[in-house]
Order: sequence, then structure tokens, then C-alpha cells
Amino acid sequence: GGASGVAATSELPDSSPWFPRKLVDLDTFADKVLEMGEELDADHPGAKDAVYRRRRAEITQIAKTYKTGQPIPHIQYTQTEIDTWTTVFNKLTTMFPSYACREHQYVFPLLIQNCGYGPSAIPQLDGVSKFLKDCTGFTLRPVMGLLTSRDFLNGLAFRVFHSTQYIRHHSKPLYTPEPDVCHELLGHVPLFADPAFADFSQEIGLASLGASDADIERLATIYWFTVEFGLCRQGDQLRAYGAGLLSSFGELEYCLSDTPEVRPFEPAKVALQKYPITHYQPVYFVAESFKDAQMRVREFVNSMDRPFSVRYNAYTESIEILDSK
Ligand code: NLE
Ligand code: FE2
Repeated sequence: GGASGVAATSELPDSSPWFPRKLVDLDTFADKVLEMGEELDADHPGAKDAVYRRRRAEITQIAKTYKTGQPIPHIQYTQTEIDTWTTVFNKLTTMFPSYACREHQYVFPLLIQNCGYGPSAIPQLDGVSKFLKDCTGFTLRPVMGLLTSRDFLNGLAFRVFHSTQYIRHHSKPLYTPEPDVCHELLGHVPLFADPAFADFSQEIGLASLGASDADIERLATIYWFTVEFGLCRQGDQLRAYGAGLLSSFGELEYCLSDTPEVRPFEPAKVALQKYPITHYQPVYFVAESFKDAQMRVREFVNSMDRPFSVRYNAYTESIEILDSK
């Protein structure tokens, strides 16, 4: 007698794409990175800078060998790297009061108090990850560069955010097309400390588990226009909550100017929108609240053709499969 297996969990249909069922399964993602990971593109500002390339390789090596449960190794940043951080930090922190959403502004002082945020040092991911864990259960994992959309979104189902640890090239502090530690720490981290935003992000992650390639593409587009480039309405004003906006002082100003087009956040439409990845966005979508955005995404996900649904069990840090058809 006794327990036999996990009562709530049924078996997966054979045709479903593989997906991580336990937190440790995320260890399999580490070396599957896309473009600008280990090798920089030729038009990247750091491509011809041998010192920068060597440094990137050194830092990404940590991510390559990282395993679930380990502390995230500290990086001893160089003075050049710290100077880049100082420039970005000082510029952005003067803009946050008039451009960032209220959730970002609420959390930011807590990061200064608890995680070493400030102009003169680059905060270490390990301390930041522990802080997030206390706030919402989110944790950070170091990553070499861009994962596939599927792997990256799958991580969010476990409240795991894959974070780079290297910094943008010092010649272009205003905008970078790829994630870097400024983007993660100043853009993403403050939002992942917000419970409603954490729920919203995990909702996209859960929807991505075992989804078809076409649905992954739609979910990645929704992720792009929310977590990366989302605007929200707060009172009678528009504010930025997307990390790609909050980490780029060029685009942060632009996104709330009269130039770009602004539309309501309707997932079925958002999912089909094309977007550029190397310059400012021509279109942004406005969420009414994170809760409202989550409910809309949930409704959209119900229309996806996945033959089962999933639930995250936070006690066992694993995914349970529900009503498999
Ligand atoms: N454009 C952003 C920045 O300059 O910080 C990064 C976006 C990464 C998706
Ligand atoms: Fe990002």
C-alpha cells in the first residue's frame, strides 16, 4: 500500500515536445545558446575589441558550468566595467521617477538597501537572487547568452530567470540589442520582486511547457511586448515596466514620447505583431495592470492547442500534468 506516484499527475501524450519537469532539468539548457553568446556578431560594438571578447568568454564560462542549487559565483568587475555601470545607473536613476512604473519605483530603494545597488559597484547576482527568492520565489540562474525561446520561457514556469552576468561594451552605454547585466539588474530584477508581475511571468512560462513550435513563437512575442517592452497605465499616465525600456536610457525616453504607436494589450493581436530586435520599437502595448494582463494571457492560453494543462508544485519544485486528453 502507501503512496504510489503523484496522485494529481497524469501521463503526457507521446507527441508532446520534451519539457523540464523538475528544477534540476534546467541544467540541460546551459550550452544551447544562440548568436552573440560565446561568439560576438561582426557588427557588435565589442566585436573588434580583443580585451572585451576575452572578458566575455571568461564570464560566460561560469554560466556554462553552473548547476541548480549552487551559489552564483561572484564576478570581480574591472574598473572599465564599473565605469559603464556607473554611467548607465546614474542616467537611468534620474529618469525612473518620471518614466518607470510604480512597482519598479517601490522596489528600487529596497535593492539599494539590501543588494548593493548604487553607482559605484555592480551588484552580484547571488545576493539579488536571494532577495528575489524572499520576495516572490523567483531566482536567477547565470546564462551565457540568448537561450532558445522555448528554454527561456520554460524557466519562467519554475520562477527561474536566466540572467547574463557580463556588461555591454563601454562604447555604447545608451542602448544594446542584447541582454547584459545592466539590463537584468536595472530592468528585470525590480519587477520580479513584485508578486503580481511574478505571477504574470510564471503564467507565460507554464503555458510554454510542451507547447507547439507555433505557440512558443506566439508566447515569445507576448513575452517580448510585456516583460521586455511593456507599457502600463497608471492613473492618467503611461509608464514603462518592460525591462528593455527600463535599461536603455535612449529607448526609455523614446517610448513615452509621441513618436511610437501605442495600442491596448490584447494577447491574440500582440502574439502576431512583428518586431525589430536591433533598434527602438515602433509599437508598444499598454497593460491596465499585471493582474489584468495575466487574466488576458490565461484566456489566450486556453485557446492554444495543447492536449494537457500544467501546475507548478512549489513544495517539490516540479511540474504536475493535469487533465491529459
Ligand atoms: N535595449 C536594451 C538595453 O539597451 O538595455 C536591452 C534589450 C535586451 C532584450
Ligand atoms: Fe530581457
